[in-house]
Amino acid sequence: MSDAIKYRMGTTITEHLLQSEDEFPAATGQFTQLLNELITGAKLISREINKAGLLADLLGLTGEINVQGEKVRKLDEFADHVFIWRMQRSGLLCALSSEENEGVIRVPDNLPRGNYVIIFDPLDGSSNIDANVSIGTIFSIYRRIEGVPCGTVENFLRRGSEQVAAGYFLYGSSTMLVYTVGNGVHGFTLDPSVGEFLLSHPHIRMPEQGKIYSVNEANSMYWDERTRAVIDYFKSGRTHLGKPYTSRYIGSMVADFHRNLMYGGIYMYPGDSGKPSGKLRLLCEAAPMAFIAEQAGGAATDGRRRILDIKAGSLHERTPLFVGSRQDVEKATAIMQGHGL
Ligand code: AHM
Ligand code: MG
Repeated sequence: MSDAIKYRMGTTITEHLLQSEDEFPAATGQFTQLLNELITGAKLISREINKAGLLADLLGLTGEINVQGEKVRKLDEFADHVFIWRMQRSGLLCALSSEENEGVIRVPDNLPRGNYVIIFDPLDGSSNIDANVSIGTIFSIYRRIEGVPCGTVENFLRRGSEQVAAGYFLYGSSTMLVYTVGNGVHGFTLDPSVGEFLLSHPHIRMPEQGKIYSVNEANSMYWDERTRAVIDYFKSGRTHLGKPYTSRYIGSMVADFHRNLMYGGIYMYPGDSGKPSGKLRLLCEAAPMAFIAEQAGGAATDGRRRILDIKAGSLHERTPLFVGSRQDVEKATAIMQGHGL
């Protein structure tokens, strides 16, 4: 059978995971089930997002302010509720943590518990929702620590290198799932006519060096000299291209990251004088993206340390982030350390 026909017959995520169970013991039946629960949640969210332009009551703010001090949008709240509801009932989780909620989210006592913990950002880039711009869901999965009670924060305060899986759903011109269980990065596209995510991008590799830099340059007046030097480098004739990179910034990390994963490039959210640790959360944003980047041949640092080596001190800890093509991240990190120009 030709590859073209095989592709049109489709490989679902379950089939793909079952195939990798032989090569990769972490991909157990329980784990496959967990990913399928996430997929159902993402399909429901994708459905709502697709309808959002038609049903005005799905857009706009709820009037609430979340734990991050940000205004909660109706779709943010919907996405958060869908994942919490599904995850709590999966029987696969010991506890959960969401960007939208301050503390650990417990699995109620009357429901079965499992051996994993999950941290997720239900709708990343949600300030873009009302303008029909791509947004995403990010997830990061760890095995629970044996002997540590489920409701305690210790199960979550880990190094990113301990993740057993990470991924994102991108609600864009099509809905995609990109995930890793530590044996490469694979992309699936939701085929709406079949209602399944089908393997569309096996073994994604990120170019070693890119052509794109992504950063909110409006913050440049708050940056220190080194941060400015990093961005100046990508805008100079000193790059491997002999000319400046191109600038692309959506303000939706999943979409910015995904584009750079496909084409090569670097996404940056550095610290600045107003936000010394930047904006992004270590556990639900930086660590999962770092795991995916590394598994695709890329890299991620906070300008000094490898993101996956940083042990979180609190659930909503923030970190500066430089993530993307390996040589671009190495260059940015060297400049942040005062070398490399
Ligand atoms: P969110 O999780 O509240 O949506 O915040 C994270 C988002 C990222 O998706 C995006 O890259 C960044 O915030 C944009 O921030 P800014 O508007 O400061 O550039
Ligand atoms: Mg976010």
